[in-house]
Amino acid sequence: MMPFIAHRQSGFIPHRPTVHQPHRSPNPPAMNLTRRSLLHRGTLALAAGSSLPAVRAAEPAAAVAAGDLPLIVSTWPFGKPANEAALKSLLGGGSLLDAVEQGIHVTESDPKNASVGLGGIPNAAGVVQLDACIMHGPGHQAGSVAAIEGIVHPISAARRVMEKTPHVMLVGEGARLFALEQGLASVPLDTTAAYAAWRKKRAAEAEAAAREADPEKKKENHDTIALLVLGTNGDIAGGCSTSGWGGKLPGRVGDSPIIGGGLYVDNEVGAAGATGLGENVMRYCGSFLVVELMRQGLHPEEACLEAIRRIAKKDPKGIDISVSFVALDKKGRFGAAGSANGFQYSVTHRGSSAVLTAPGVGPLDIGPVGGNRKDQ
Ligand code: SD4
Repeated sequence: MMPFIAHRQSGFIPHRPTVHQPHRSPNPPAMNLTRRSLLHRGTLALAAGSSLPAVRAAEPAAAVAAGDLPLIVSTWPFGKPANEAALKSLLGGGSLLDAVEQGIHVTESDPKNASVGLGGIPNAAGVVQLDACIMHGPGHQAGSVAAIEGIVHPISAARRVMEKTPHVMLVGEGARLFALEQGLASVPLDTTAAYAAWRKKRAAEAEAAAREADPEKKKENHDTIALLVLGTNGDIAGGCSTSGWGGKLPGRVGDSPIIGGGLYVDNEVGAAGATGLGENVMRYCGSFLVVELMRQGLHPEEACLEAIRRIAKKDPKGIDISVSFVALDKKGRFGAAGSANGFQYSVTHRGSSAVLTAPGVGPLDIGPVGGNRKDQ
């Protein structure tokens, strides 16, 4: 049990974290199919829940057949359990937005993740300020919160902004008070002994997990979750959540809560999400750009690559911009790309869940601390 105190409107109650059951595929995946034969079929059928070796990026033909929908695509290997929670929600009758929310909750609650949720890296003042947004293709609805403090699930706050207010974005203390008013779980902002102890434990757990995975890794080796869902009926939704750039100036807002920056959904075309140095995404309306390139007919992977090339061409830093995108389109095609080589993303659909490695525009490689921390 996570040892922090959750605050609901009515008072302080112990927070019960979601119990994440191991994902059970609704259709047991065929274990002996080769990747080549799967791609030939237009699917990626790797065993859900298994520890999967990363495989090379999907060829631009990567797509799922209509019968394999829903399709969920997200950033980084830690997106895989989030995808699986999203799939479980959909198969249990949840809506697209429920799937986005439930999926991202997994990452926001993960004590090992040092870059999403309240376990994220604090800003320069030692405070964790979180950014999140959500979009619903039907009706082109959007909600967002930025620089919000003390709220356990910023993605839920973003969804409430979309559904319960006439606004798109709330920031700072206004966003926090709104989330509390909506009854969302929170932690107190003061450094009570319990909160301080919880923060210390979370930081130690994250560091230990990173060391276990790779002794060379720093604890700041994780990044934003952007999660995109294509439903069986062709509707699309997406969400994005992050603690942002570690050590950022207090009040700094990144790309992740910016509609068109860290996330964009167009129900007629597809969706895209970003991870990386937000300043290098938001100046170019990065996710919007990827969706617009898909509208022009590019495969999602090509659209991600082309958006990065365009940014790199304009940017004084050239390709050294630490930006990665994931995308899917209305036809069930998906892809991703990074400014550096080695960006990994997660793809899940009926009976299948996998971590893939995206092509990089290169020639840089994502280093041991992840693609998006190298400038910090
Ligand atoms: C930000 N884009 O706040 C986020 C952080 C991130 O990889 O994605 N890091 O700039």
